Amino acid sequence: MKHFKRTTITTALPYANGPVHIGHLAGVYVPADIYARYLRLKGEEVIMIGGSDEHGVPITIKAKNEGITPQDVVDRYHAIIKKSFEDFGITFDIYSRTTSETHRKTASEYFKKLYEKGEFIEKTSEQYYDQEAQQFLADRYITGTCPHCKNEHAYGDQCEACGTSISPLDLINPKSALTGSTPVLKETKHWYLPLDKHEAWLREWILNDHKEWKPNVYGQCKSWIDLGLQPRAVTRDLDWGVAVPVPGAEGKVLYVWFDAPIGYISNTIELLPDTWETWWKDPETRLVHFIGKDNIVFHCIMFPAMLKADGSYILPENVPANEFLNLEGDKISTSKNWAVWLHEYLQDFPGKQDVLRYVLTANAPETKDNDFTWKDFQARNNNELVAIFGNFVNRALVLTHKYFAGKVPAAGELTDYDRETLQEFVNVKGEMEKLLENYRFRDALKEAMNLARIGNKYLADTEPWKLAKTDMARVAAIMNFSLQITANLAIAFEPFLPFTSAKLRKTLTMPSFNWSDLGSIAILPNEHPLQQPELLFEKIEDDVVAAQVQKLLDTKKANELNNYKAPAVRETITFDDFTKLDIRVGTVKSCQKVPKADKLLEFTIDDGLGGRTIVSGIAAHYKPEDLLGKQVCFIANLAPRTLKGITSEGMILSAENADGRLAVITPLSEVLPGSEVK
Ligand code: B3M
Ligand code: ZN
Repeated sequence: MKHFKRTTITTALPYANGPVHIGHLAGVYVPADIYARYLRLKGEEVIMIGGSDEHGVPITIKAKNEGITPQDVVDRYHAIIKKSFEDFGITFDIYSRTTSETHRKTASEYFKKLYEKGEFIEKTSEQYYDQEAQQFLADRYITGTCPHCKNEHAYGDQCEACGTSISPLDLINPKSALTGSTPVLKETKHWYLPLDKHEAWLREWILNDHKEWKPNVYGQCKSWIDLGLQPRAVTRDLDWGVAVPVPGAEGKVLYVWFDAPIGYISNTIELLPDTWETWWKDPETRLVHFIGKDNIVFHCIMFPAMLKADGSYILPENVPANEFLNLEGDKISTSKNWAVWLHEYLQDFPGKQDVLRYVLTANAPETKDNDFTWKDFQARNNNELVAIFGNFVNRALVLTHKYFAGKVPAAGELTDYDRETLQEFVNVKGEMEKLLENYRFRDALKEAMNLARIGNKYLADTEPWKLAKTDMARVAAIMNFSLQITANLAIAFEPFLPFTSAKLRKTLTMPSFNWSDLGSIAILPNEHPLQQPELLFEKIEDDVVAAQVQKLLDTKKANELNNYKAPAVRETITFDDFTKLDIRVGTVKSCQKVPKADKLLEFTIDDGLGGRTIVSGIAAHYKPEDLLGKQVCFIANLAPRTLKGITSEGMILSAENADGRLAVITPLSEVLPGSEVK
């Protein structure tokens, strides 16, 4: 592996149009933070750059919907996002924003340099223009009918019903989302980065020189490149963003995907105004981009092409993009509120940052999409953090306080069993390094957890509490060994569970704290004083988890309500048509399941005329006893039909809910059986 002097870690800049959720944390920020903490712990030079992405159309749409300015939107969410990251211990060296003056200047100059070097091509094309609003329409601002699936609410860039990406010109019956008017086509000039001209070196650089990139990243790059790269517009007609700094570009801004990655550079400049170039231009710097899979093309193709076009920058050494984390089986969605928001998690689970960091790393979507479930969250907390890690550390500390007044007792001669145990973790440092340096954080975490498992087993097998009466020297040796493992845990877990590691170090009053000590059983000196142990983790009960699941069910319900569109009204009928229907109220005298038919219930209805039998397909919605004695409405003059050998004389009326649930119709006050409904 190539040796680097220092590492520049960038993390995708989240859009400041909503708070951040577990998907953000799992996909980008926790892995980046693990990597940064690990390198720092090894004494390497590292910076970790973050910030909010505050431009782009979604932010202007959000502002418009809420009747506030885009600046108001980004001010609100930048503050929330920044706080969430701080709360979760994500150790950015800087977390800034793309509306900063430094960024505006940097992005503007970046464009200008490329423009002056002749790195862009200019093209005029026809784009939709809203004459009422007097502005060009971003793709997201145009809605219409999807040419593929005929969904009437498709956007100019994508149809969410069938998932196809489309161009606004493909939309049938396009409408402006600003005014509802039909947009017209109008000519406009834009600047394009000719990716086709960069294709040859990109192919060589990625497909040949970076075969070690994660298969999901490499594969996506390969299919883009094999398809043939096209020039990509880097400017937009929009009034929110960094103004295009060249003549003839009034009313145009840099495309958000041109300006956002430059944000990494601007934020480094803001952090290190004098030395930033070392972190971006010295070939001995390792540049690593942590992102989610939807950002791969921008970080592996477009941004490198921008860096190359400038000519003075290094290229990323790796782009360890993750796949997506789903939530309880469904895709996380900010607009549908289908997410576990970090700030809400902390309200519900104060102080439990590390539990979430643990679960999200143990189940990280490193190679494929994964699912977060509250049940898994609870199980990992209770069965792994509490039962293994917490339990071992607590026993080691409590026993030392009990037998040795809270001081590290003298180490003894290692027994064969001790040696066997030691053998199981002497290589932990090397193993973890290999995994961490290859961005395999879940497996690295498993190694760390394995250390706790080894400790737990060691105490269970050696049973020092049984030896306390007979062999205090051996008890001392066992406790020393256990405490050394505890010190190892404090080191190994620092990148993953920093709050827990800090607690543990405090309790151990740990003299040194070096990655190089990992695997050693001589970290804590004899007689070294320990503090009273604090519980590292606590059990999460069923009702707590049930409440979280209920919260999600409520969200689902609210979404259904918001999205429900009543079906269109049918063809008009005359009053005579209506009077042909004889609708009556009857009282349910008996009700039972129809054998061998899951859906059917057989009713005897008192209809005031001696009674009748009706078979109704509502068994999935009601149990027979739910309806017994109730009044229902039914069609009395429907031609009889035979269902499963039973003659049904009429039909019981129900309302059908959006999700298909049926609700039987009943009169508001009781009436005599056989009363007409009119
Ligand atoms: N804001 C997209 C995203 O949040 C975008 C990342 C920019 S990284 C330069 O998925
Ligand atoms: Zn469609």
